[in-house]
Amino acid sequence: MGSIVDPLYLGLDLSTQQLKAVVVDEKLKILHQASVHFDSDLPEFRTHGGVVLNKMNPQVVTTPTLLWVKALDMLMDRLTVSGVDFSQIAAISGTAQQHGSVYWLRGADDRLKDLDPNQFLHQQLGSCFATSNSPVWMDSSTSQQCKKLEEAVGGPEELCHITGSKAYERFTGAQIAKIAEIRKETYNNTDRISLVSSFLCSLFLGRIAPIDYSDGSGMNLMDIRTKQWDQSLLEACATNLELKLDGPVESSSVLGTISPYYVERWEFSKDCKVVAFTGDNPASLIGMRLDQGWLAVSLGTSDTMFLWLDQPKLVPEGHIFCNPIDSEAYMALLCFKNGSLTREKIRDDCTEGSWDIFNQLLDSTPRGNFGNLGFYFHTHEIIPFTCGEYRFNKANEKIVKFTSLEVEVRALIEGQFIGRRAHIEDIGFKFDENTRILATGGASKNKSILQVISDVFNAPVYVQETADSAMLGAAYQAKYALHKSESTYKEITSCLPEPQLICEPFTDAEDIYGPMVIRYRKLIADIMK
Ligand code: ADP
Ligand code: XUL
Repeated sequence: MGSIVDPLYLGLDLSTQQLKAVVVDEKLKILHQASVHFDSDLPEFRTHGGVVLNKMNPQVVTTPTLLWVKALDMLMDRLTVSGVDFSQIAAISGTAQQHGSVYWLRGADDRLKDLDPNQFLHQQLGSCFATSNSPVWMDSSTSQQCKKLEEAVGGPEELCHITGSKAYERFTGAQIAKIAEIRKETYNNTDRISLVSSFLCSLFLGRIAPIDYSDGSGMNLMDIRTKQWDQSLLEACATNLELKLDGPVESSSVLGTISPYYVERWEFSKDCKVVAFTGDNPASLIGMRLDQGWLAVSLGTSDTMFLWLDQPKLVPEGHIFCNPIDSEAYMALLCFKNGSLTREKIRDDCTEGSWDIFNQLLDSTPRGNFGNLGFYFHTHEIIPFTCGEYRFNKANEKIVKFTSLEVEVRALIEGQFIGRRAHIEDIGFKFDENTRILATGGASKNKSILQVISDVFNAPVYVQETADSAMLGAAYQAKYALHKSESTYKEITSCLPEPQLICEPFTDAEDIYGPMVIRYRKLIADIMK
């Protein structure tokens, strides 16, 4: 095998609905991209939006673990077809949906070390998992376990102080506690537990990879200041948990060289390094090169908002994660479950599936929507913790239907972002004349939606060249991890173009939306009663 003369970097993103990959060169220019869409490319797993809802209890949401493995087999084939020269890949990093967990059986680590290059991964890893389905971030079935975790440290505020978040149903600690409690044998048969990110990393590393600080902050188990597991939380969660987790590592750690499986099967260089994988929101922060003063709005399956913080702060209705680039710094995050899939549902109801018609309807209605306002929580929302559809007319009377499709479409988009603004203000974010919004994720291609965001937040909205900031963040992290002793992250990414301005708010925006944020708070408080 020749040596690496023209270094390339591979970034992967295992998101809710798909597995994507990008290859960039030394200047971070995109050379190749490939993706595998779970519902359409792997129909045998019968997922919808990448997940399986439990028929008896729709709060239980999982994805078959082997689907992710098979998706990687397909992705490698697609990258080969697109002409990637794997022998020149100097480093790999990756990212994945946060909070989900994978349960490895005893012996799985040995299997990973000894993979047969003549076979697909899914043919060899089928018997490695203690649960065939992995709980994912959309699961909200663990309220009981959440209570226990909070009680173990003296209440929600204390848990929030230690781990950066009060207990959340989707966070991995409560998910593990539920399995340990109701499926004791499964838990006892589990040798190691990975997050989705460290699971994907393990497939490249050829052994079970450690969890990184940033994604580890989404478990309600790690002390975000010391970056160690909190012993009382581990104990409250399940017995012998520390042995199953291994210690967390810095997000930009080089973990080792690539597994011989890839050297023999795909002709990777044996010198190719594997860098820790992290969560999709932290990776987006890397890919967006988010600086102070920017607010990131990610419009993927979930909608998230996040920002860089130098110091952790107490945000009871949000999350503080360790920063994936600077291990002294932090990031604040809010997550809304009813993002793109909710927009897709209303698009399908109102337009038979066309974003163009959806946008025409949205653009044909005035800012403020004649006083109509709607909230659509088709799956159980995280903030506010509720579900259902709510439509109000300008007299704040609850109504069943709006008078037209265009009012419905605007009610959805305005309602979503008025809520996002109220909740980010609640965690102390102040919008002022310096605020700039950087949008990313699948729906950030939609200028009509971005215009509503710009008006509701009364701030300009920018985008970057490509909307896949998490996947790109992983590729940039791969390069940064190799060079961090001689260059800063800013220096490494200085060759990238600046974000582009897409929309600015109309002058009447604040007069319209300021009062609507107040109205939102009142209506939601009534709904929550
Ligand atoms: P994830 O990384 O969570 O899988 P993406 O960031 O790739 O998600 O975003 C996927 C979503 O983007 C889809 O569910 C789709 O609804 C949304 N999307 C794609 N194109 C548009 C568009 N033109 N307008 C609005 N939403 C869009
Ligand atoms: C963040 C969250 C989601 C997932 C899926 O807390 O739950 O954004 O990471 O993207």
